[in-house]
Formats: sequence, C-alpha cells, structure tokens
Amino acid sequence: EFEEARKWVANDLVFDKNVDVNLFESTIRILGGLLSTYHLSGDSLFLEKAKDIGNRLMPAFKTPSKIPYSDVNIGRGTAHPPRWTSDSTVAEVTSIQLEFRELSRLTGDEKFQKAVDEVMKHVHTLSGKNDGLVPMFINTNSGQFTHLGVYTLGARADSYYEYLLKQWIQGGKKENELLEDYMRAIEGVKKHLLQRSEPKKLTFVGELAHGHFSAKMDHLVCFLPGTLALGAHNGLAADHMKLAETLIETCYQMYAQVETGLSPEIVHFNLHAQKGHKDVEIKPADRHNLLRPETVESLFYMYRFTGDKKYQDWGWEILQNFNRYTRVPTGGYTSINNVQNPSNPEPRDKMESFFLGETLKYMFLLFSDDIDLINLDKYIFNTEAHPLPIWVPA
Ligand code: DMJ
Repeated sequence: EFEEARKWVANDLVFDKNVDVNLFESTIRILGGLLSTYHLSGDSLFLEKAKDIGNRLMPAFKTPSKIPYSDVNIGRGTAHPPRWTSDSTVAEVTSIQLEFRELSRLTGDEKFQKAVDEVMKHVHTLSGKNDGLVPMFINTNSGQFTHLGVYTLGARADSYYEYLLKQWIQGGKKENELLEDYMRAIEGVKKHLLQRSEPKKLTFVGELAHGHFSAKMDHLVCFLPGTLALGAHNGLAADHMKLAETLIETCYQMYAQVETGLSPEIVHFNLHAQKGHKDVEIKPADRHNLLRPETVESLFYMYRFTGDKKYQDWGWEILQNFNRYTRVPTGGYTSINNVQNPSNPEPRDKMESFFLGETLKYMFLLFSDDIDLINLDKYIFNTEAHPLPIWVPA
C-alpha cells in the first residue's frame, strides 16, 4: 500500500496548479504529511515534494504586517484574505510553525522558519489578550487582534495553545517566550473558562464573550487534556496533569451521555441541576459528528502517560460506536447529521481526511502498548497527527 501511495505522490501529486488553497490546512495536512513521511521512510521524494509545496505557500506571508493571508494560489504565487475581510484566523496563523521550522532545518533555507517565527514573536507582544487568552482574529494589514473580548479554546483559537507547547518541545525547550505564553494561557483558562456542570460536576472549558461566561464547549476543545498531559510529561506543573484527568473524563461524557455514544460538534453544559436532565445538552444545529479526533487523541496521550487501561476501554467504546453508526457497508466511514438518533443518524456521504490522518491513527496508537511506536520523547505530533522529530530528543 505504501508503494502504491508513493507512486501516486511521484507521478500525480503536482502542485503547479492554478488553484487557491488554505495556507493552514495545506500546511498541517500536505506539508506536515510529506515531512512526516520523509522522516518515517527516509525517502527523499517526500522532502522534494515538501520543499515544492513549502515554497508555493510562502507568498501568503507577503502582507503589510507579515501576518499571513488565509489563501494562496499555489500556481500563480499570489495570496489574499477571504473575500469579506482582511482578517486571518489566530489559530491558523499560529499553527503552521512546527512544519515550516522543520522544513528550514531539513533544507538549510532559513526563510521558512523566519517567516513563521516572526508571527509568533509578533503575537507574543500584542495587546488584547486576557490573561494569556487570545481573540479569534488578527488583521493582516495592522497586525492587531480584531473582534476583541471573545475567548474560546475551540474553533479559531484551539491550536494556538497546542503549538505554543509543541514548538517549545520541538526546539529543545529553549524558547522561553513560547513557554511563558503557554503557561500564562493555561492560568487564563483556569481563571476564566473552567466551570463545573450538574448533576455530575464535570469540569468543562466554556467561553467568555465580553465578560459573559457561556457554558458552550466545542468538541475541538478536547485536544486540551492531551496537550496538558504532554506538558506535564515534559516537566511542567503537575496540576496540569490533574486538570487533564478531569477534562478527559468530561470529553468521554460528551460521548457517553448521547444516544449513539458519539459526541456532537458542540455541547452546552447544565450549570444548574434540573430533574431528568443530564450534564450535556445539545442544540439541533450542533448535533452532527464529523468523525473528529480530539477526544481519541487525548485518550492516547493519557494512556501513554498513565498506563490506566480505562482510557483504552473508553477509546474502544468510541470505536464500536463509530463502527455502529458511521461505517459505510461499501467501504469507509461518513460524517452523520444526528448523534441523537440511533435509528437514523443521517449519513452525509462525506469522510474528512482527518478521520484517517488523525482519528484512526490515534486509535491505533491508543490500542498499542509499544511506547516506541512513535516515542513521545523523540517525536512531536503536528495538529493533523503527523509526527515530526524533536530536534534535541530527551
Ligand atoms: C484537524 O484538521 C486539526 O486537528 C485541527 O487542528 C482542528 N480540526 C481538525 C480536526 O478536528
């Protein structure tokens, strides 16, 4: 299968195309995937392809502020923001660093690293943060945060926090500003976003909008227990591990309390006990499941670091439910519209590439007891689950 895929990359993966692509998605999926495959196989074809796509993505950084645009035409070498705004998403511009930094290290061409390091240095100094928590948008002209006052660990901010820690680990734990920003942000989460639900008193991460707390949590936030555990494993505060343990329980309950045993895209937690109500409430617009990886990803980290088999059991339950409700008899899996209807979850006929890239890969790693199957002291996973080497392994 690998040889078949290699042949496809060699003959059919051509980037000289007049097409707009999203900088972030192409970096984490294509560039990250190629770099990782290069390391795991040692085959220089993948590095050549990584160089090619890396160079073609670089025009995105030609902006007045050097905060990259969201979209690049990889054939024409032009870049632009979305049609309706000159803003970029904070998580997008701050979650391309692991890949571009590694590309510089491998090629000896520092321009890739310089471009992404500059973004991090700039964001480090920006005002508009709230105890280390960042807004969701940043303007490519002014370089300032926009839509101030809204803070989430979910969509549009999530992997900013993940990549602070992971870049610090990738670079050999020397880049203090990254660590400072990460530690401050986790304090910000504790101070502003943590609450407990009723009746089970589950600790969850809500959102803050102009001083008002909302008990809304995206499934995307479930990357956080894994990231906290990775930080604790790398010598950061032991209470991060405690928080990881409570949060992964919450993420598991986002599956277990639902009719199909699969989490919806977004949940709202009950802050007050009401007869007959569970902790988790689901709004009709949020009841789809896109086969997302975050909970399984965190289960993998928790199992690796604690050896507690309950994490494998929870992952196994989730896999059974993916098989029951999302598996397509003729092959593959699909997103579904309704996690609350076991008799008709309404298949969508769409399987995101992160289901193979992340969800199934983390399942595979979760069920293995071989700690050398991607040793976490030697590799760091990018946000699309592609392992990249730590520059100075522990
Ligand atoms: C993936 O592309 C990445 O994990 C990203 O950081 C968040 N969204 C999807 C998976 O849910």
